[in-house]
Amino acid sequence: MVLNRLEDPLAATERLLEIAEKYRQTDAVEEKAAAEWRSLPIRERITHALVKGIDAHVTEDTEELRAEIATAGGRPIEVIEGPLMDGMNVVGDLFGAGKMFLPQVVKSARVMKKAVAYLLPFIEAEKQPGDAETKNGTIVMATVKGDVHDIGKNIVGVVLQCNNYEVIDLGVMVPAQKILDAAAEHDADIIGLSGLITPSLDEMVHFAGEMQRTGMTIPLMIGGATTSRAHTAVKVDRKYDGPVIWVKDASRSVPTAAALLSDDLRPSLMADVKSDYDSLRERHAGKNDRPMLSLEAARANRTPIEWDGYAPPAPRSLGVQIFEGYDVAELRDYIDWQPFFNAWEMKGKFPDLLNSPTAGETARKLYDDAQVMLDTIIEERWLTANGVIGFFPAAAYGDDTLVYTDESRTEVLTTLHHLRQQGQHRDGIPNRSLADFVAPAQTGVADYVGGFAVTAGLGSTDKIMEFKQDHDDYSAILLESLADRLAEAFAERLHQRVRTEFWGHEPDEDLDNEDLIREKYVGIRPAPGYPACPEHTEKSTLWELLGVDKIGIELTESMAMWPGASVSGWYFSHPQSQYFVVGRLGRDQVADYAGRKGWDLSTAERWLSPNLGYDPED
Ligand code: B12
Repeated sequence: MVLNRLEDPLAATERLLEIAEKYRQTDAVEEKAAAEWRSLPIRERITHALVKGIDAHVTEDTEELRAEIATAGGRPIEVIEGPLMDGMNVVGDLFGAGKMFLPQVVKSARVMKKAVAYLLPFIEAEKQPGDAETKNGTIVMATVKGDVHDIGKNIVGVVLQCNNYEVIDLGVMVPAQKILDAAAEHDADIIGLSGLITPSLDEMVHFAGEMQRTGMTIPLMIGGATTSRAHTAVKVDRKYDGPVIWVKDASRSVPTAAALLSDDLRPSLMADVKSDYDSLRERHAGKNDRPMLSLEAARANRTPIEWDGYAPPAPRSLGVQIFEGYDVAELRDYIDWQPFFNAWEMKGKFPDLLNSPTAGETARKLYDDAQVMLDTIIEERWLTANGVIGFFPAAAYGDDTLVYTDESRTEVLTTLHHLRQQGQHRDGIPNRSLADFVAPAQTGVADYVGGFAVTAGLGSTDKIMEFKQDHDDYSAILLESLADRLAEAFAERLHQRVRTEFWGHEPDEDLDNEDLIREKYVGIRPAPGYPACPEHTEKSTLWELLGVDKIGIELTESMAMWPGASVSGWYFSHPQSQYFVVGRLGRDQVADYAGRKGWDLSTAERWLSPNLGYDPED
């Protein structure tokens, strides 16, 4: 009972049986309904299939209606303009009203796309000059240069297509010029940018500047996990005179695009956005007024760890260990399903979500589809999971960690650079740095540090491409979201094995998946980019130290990992090590960090820009 979140395991079993029973009943009801809808008139059948997201009969039904319309002297486009658009309008309205959930919308899109793909050759064959365009607008979308984030952009793309926008998706790692060229070539009405990691924020600012420089006026939509209303207001919007707007999620993308392209709605939308962004800019200007400690004072308030008498646990073996083709079946049991449902915009707590009166049915179907796909991923080896870990003798030196070549601790192999919290804390709350968790060199205590990198995304690109070519975005997004989950599960499982076997600092640990998700273990695995170590270039040190390239994970110029479903980070074993947020940094620390990294100040300010507690231009 891996998913048990209840105190009483029997209660959990009963709950799952209850859910299974509901499933059976739903199946029976559905089968009856299925038989009934197949006997509806053809137009209603198509609309029904679309609203319900059933793609089993889409080609035969589309052909039946096309032939019927042709016999009556009509045109193939009428299949789209009639029952397909009727269905899509229902889907769009229900989704907009929060009565339909994202997985259902993506399934409906699959029906639409398959029908349109079938009809396209007929439409092309009889196209007449002056045929009016029926689409709502053309949107060029891309994940910016250096970033590999895909899933959020793909979801937004599908939802927009469902609402009759033409989406030109340029994929990931797209340079600014390519986006500008595509916008010109397709006469785009809107450009949409996506990004997952903080270095992409600068690229978005750069892109907005390029739109201004080339005299564009069309709206720019900004989205992705790392973006925010505040950053869009303070940084991106200032670079471009045309409309710039941050979009929270897929559900907001449609009303936003619609308003941006409507002469009636745009003025009031942009007036609202302007006043919102103005007040965000004002608040941002005051953000740096909050008190901060000097670096010196922050260092004096480091995590109090008593090293005297502490014997750091020694890893069972030092150096690097590679795991190629790790057993995906084993990783499956370590999946944290909550972020999976978050990615599909299914709100609610897992596993209760499966039983929700409103979202339960959709959630169960999605979960079931995920299980079936996981079976196939494992059976047909769709994905290859590779990982690497390594342990090294180490000592803290100021806010750095020195990594030694061997136990003699005479030669420094490399240096890890950490940042320290500078916020003014309540009495007794330290100003933490990851450096605090490793024994300082001057204590003479022989300590260690570890590193890891894992991927579960090898092989996903081809399979996702296959699904997309088959107009099946549902399966493509499902596979992407499962690869991401497996990457996290791999990081979780390896860390567990590190604690119990490879480093072995917790040989007797006995935690279930729930405890692991709640981070009840001793030791941490902070990932460069996460709040305790927000500076991404430290990944290149990790790459050199572990030879990560050899297992097939590459770093882009923005320090994103390719394949996207990858995680990397450090291992710290000290029982007092914990996750924390570095937060805002003072000019003194940024200058100090630049010195330690061998950078000039502006390079440091660029890589640390989301954490700067001051304006470099002041
Ligand atoms: C799941 C997750 C992952 C997954 C993969 C995510 C993926 N493929 O997208 C895995 C486990 C692989 C992962 C890895 C990493 N992650 Co991560 N991850 C997350 C998490 C928890 C959720 C992101 C997500 O997938 N959301 C679901 C998708 C569907 O939502 P979305 O991308 O936001 O997209 C929606 C909207 O943003 C919007 N949208 C998106 N694009 C666009 C475009 C347009 C035009 C529009 C209109 C709208 C729009 O609509 C979408 C659908 O609703 C976030 C934290 C968070 N809560 O956001 C951190 C987060 C994004 N990760 C982060 C980091 C640092 C990393 C790593 C660098 C860590 C590491 N060292 O290993 C790596 C980088 C991976 C790589 N390949 O380089 C940071 C990024 C910030 C930063 N400091 O750079 C975050 C914010 C966590 C944090 N608080 O620090 N991560």
